[in-house]
Amino acid sequence: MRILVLGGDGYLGWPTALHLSAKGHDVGIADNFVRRQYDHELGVQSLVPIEPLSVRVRTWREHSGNDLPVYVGDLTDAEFTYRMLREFRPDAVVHFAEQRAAPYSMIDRAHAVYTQTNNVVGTLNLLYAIADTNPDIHLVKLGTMGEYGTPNIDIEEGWLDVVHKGRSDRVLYPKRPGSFYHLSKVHDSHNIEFCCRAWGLRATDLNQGVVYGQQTDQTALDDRLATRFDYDAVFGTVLNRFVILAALGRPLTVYGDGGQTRGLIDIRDTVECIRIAAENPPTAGEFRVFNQMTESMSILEIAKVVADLHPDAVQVEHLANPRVELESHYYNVTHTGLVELGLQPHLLSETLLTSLYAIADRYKHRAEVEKLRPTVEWRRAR
Ligand code: NAD
Ligand code: USQ
Repeated sequence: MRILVLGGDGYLGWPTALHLSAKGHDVGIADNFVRRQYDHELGVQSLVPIEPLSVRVRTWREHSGNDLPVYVGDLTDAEFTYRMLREFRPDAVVHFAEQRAAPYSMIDRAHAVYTQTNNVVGTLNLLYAIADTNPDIHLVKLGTMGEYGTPNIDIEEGWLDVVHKGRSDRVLYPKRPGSFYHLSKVHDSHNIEFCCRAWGLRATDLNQGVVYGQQTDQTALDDRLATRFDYDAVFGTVLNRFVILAALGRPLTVYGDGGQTRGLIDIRDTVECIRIAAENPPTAGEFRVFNQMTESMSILEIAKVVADLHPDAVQVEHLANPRVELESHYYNVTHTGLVELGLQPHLLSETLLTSLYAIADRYKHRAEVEKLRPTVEWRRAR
């Protein structure tokens, strides 16, 4: 298949592009490098050094003989988005290209507006470009488990069968997300579902849990193929942060009591889920949703697993929770769709954590310790 990976210079987009290329697909990459720009803005860098995209692409060609054509541009620029689809002529578009950090979206008004404009307008341009160039293109869109929030009923895969006053219907699962970032994903999901219904587009919305890990089979081939590994309190995700904090001998920063439970997924499963989704497209007009996570754990449980395995027995530190979120709640998620299509999950294990410790130990000298403390507050002074 011809598969275009939007956001292909990012944490997940880059290893996904390599995985799809290694599996024999013709892969193109698009990115506007804004993720590298946020690093400059926040005064941080990926713990693991990353090469410019041109070096990454050249290195992959040396290893695999495969080309990865690159489109540099911004999805909010409709002309760029149309031109890219016309030139590359994809069968599937994998869309990772959004601002993805909840704390970044909560910094202030400007960051909230930027996040929602970037994400919602980029996706809307893409939907129009697909409809106007080739409506058969399968859109594989990265959503997030956080779209659902933490409802007091089981979380289904995107849709809910409801009986109300004697009548029944199948409705989009109700959403109650916890940041302007997560809200942008809800807005995207509604726009995509509408385009499937109104224009007959085909789309898979992947509601992905928190990703952990840094290496896939392809990125491990060469240091120049490494993907980024964020540790700061804005872009670092919880399990990755805990591993890095442990390697630095610092206490693991559990926000509040740590009872908040999240769906998790290994980066090796992320790239495989994308392959499975792309190779098994939905029918025209179908808005298909998968919950892309493999296990769920509370934040305190994650901290305990990470701390127990570290030789220096790192402490857990409870910080006042900067976010507005339930710290004690029901959490039971259906996530069978991808497994039924063949996903064989890697669950969090001692082996994985040991290899992640090795990566964190190798590069911990690059961490700026003051960037580890959370600074973005969800609440507003009143
Ligand atoms: P990332 O920030 O590392 O990568 C996103 C890439 O998209 C970056 O390279 C960025 O430069 C690019 N981009 C952003 N806006 C763009 C635009 N308007 N035009 C062109 N390029 C643009 O993020 P990631 O961690 O790789 O996440 C990728 C996707 O997966 C995101 O949509 C995110 O919401 C979703 N997701 C991530 C996680 C996670 O734990 N990392 C979990 C669930 C869902
Ligand atoms: N948390 C801590 N301590 C920390 C960091 C986080 O207790 O040092 C807690 C947070 O309070 C939260 C949970 O861990 O309850 C997850 O936080 P996170 O920063 O790891 O993840 P989140 O903000 O939800 O966002 C990340 C990605 C985002 C993706 C989402 C998947 O950045 O792109 O959409 O995970 S999900 O959480 O399923 O929505």
